[in-house]
Amino acid sequence: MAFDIDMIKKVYAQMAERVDKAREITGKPLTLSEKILYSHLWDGNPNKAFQRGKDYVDFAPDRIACQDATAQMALLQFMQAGKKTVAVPTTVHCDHLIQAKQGAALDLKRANETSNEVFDFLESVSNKYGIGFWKPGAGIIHQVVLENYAFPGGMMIGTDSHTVNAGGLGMVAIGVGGADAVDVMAGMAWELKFPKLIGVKLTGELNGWTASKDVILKVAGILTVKGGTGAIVEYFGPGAKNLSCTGKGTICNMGAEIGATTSTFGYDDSMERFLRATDREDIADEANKIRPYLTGDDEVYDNPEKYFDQVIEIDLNTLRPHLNGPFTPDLATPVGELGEKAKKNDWPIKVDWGLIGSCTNSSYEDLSRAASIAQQAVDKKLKPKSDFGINPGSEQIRFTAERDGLLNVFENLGATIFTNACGPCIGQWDRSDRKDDEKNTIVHSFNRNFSKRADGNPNTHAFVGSPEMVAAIAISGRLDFDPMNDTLINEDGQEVKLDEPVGLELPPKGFEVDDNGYLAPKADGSSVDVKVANDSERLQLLEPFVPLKDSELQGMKLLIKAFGKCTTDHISMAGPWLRYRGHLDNIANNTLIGAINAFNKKTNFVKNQLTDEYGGVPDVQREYKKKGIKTIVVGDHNYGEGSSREHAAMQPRFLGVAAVLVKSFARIHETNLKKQGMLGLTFANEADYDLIQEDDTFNFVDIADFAPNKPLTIEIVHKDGSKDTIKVNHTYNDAQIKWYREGSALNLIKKQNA
Ligand code: MIC
Ligand code: SF4
Repeated sequence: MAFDIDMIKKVYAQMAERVDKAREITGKPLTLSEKILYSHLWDGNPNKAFQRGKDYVDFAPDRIACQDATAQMALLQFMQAGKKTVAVPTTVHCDHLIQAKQGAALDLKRANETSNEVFDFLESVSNKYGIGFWKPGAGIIHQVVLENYAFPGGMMIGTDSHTVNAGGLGMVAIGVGGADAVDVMAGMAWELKFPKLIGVKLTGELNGWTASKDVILKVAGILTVKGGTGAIVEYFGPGAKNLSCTGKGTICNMGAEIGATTSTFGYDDSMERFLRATDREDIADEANKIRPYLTGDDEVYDNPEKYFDQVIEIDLNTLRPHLNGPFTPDLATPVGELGEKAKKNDWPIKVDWGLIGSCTNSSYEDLSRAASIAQQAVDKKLKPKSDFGINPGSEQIRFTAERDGLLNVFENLGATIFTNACGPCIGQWDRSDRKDDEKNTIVHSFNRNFSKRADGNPNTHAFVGSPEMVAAIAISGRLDFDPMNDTLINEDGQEVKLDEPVGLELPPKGFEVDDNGYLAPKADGSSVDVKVANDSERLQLLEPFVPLKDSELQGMKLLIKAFGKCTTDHISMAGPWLRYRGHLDNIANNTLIGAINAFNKKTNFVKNQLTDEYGGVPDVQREYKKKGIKTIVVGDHNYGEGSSREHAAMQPRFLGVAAVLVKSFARIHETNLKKQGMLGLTFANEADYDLIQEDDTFNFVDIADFAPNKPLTIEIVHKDGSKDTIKVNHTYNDAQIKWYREGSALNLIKKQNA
């Protein structure tokens, strides 16, 4: 039975009326995305047609999910909001803090020892405020959500960019910063700019070596890491119906890598099968009653060009398997062509590791398809040339896969089965063949492959592929291996070829699990004590941010002009730093240490204008802070790409950075800056980026008139006394300007609750 069938019934009871009303008001047939958005308006029934890409709209999400690495900061903020319980069903999942090293049993034990303070904190806050708690080892947030909470036509937000995974079950599920989640937990509306719509029409059927993953690898190649910004990607067409539900999840999951607000699919038989297989017959029955409301209107799918802002068509019959990378998930190469490209670019051909897992690709189907390749290695006497690591997506998947002998297949190949958790995907990996800075190649079924992400080594070339392709490449040990055409030499010296993968959409004997790792909260948690030790190095209660004064925005110094890609991993690295996610002062010591200084192309080496000496970014910034001097960070395109972690905004804010001025932002990061009471600005004229010099001083001459739709003016004073005056744009509306004026959105909530 579903966790919250009553809530879902309530959503469905209103859906028809609201969707019909939206159709009437907009005067056109509706996409699924619009149906879900218009049926989740904060004000109830739709009474106005929204302009896509323009209007800010208040929504009422049905549910919230948080993972351990972001939940700490989100809940520390929620604790300040003065509420008794969360206003909307919420869960916390412990998955990011478990390091992969020796295998599940030992790794989980170690994580429970080293991070018990954090897990205890999360468990007690959850218990106190009515939040469902999934223990370490229960699984990766997005798989657990797909298996337990996602439902067709629903809307959820989550403090992780891959919350979008739930689009595989027909939701509009959106990744947000913790402060956004706090709004909704505190019973307020959630604001989003009404998204644009990209339609992806799928025809044909996957065959041979091609997997769902290849659909999104291809789409990423077409749209690039910022092509989906501000848009919902809606998949439809006969090809969509031919994909499994978890395969749809994979596609939606990696929509985060193209910057899309979210991705979704209309309700269909594959989703119904998945709901029934995961013990949610009740949801399937309810969804069937309003089936047409849970997918786009026929007219839309018949004439997509008329109703979407952009349409892409992909023929699954001819789609080829891809490997994307290195260092960016949108560098798409069809498998047969990778050898040549690698040679040209000097990417190491030898593959050291094949990793299967992450929220993107750790379903039962994924494991079964990869296992069908692994089994062939055993049968055909092929000794894998790379090491293998597997992270199952949830305890339910792991238990079932073990029962059905799938994990055993991998173990026969010498694979290590890691915990049901993120592991290497987020740098929680104590790599047995540590490489320091040595150049090397790995392949994985994850979604992100930014520099240093998996193992901290900037020279690890990581390529993203489907689980079955990862298995094949790992067996061959070569990046240029093309299992469709190439053969391998086995231990008897014979030439053998791998057959195409086969898999099982769902376990034929059903899912099974002993302890799924869920802890329900107390009905009344008011007596629960939440403890944060004063001397903790992992947790620190928050102090409200002080509003920035207009006078402080004069005479500001440049902290860093970042060159090229600057993702949230560059701004607030994960891996070893995940340890400090609940302690703002400590984690601030990693602020922007991965960003490349445009003036010397070095990381963590910037000029301190007070001494003319160079130092690490956090150290130099702390010097400015001591003197009460505010600073500005300058950046390139798609600044803040990647994670939802609000630390990337809170840390600079805490250290005294007042403004971030870039060519363009990734959506979640821009909102995170606004929420924390900072200025997130874009160059009106991109070329002005080139005007910024290392010794510059900045005066925000008209900040007193900060208002919606009105660019701001910055006077840049160079070292020789010459000046440039530039215009910068912003997207703050009235409410968001209030956040800025109050010091943060949270300060405003507190004031309203007082
Ligand atoms: C990631 O994949 O980068 C993460 C770790 O899951 C993040 C969240 C975080 O930084 O904690 C995300 O994608 O939002
Ligand atoms: Fe975890 Fe990786 Fe998924 Fe992020 S992308 S939630 S780190 S598995």
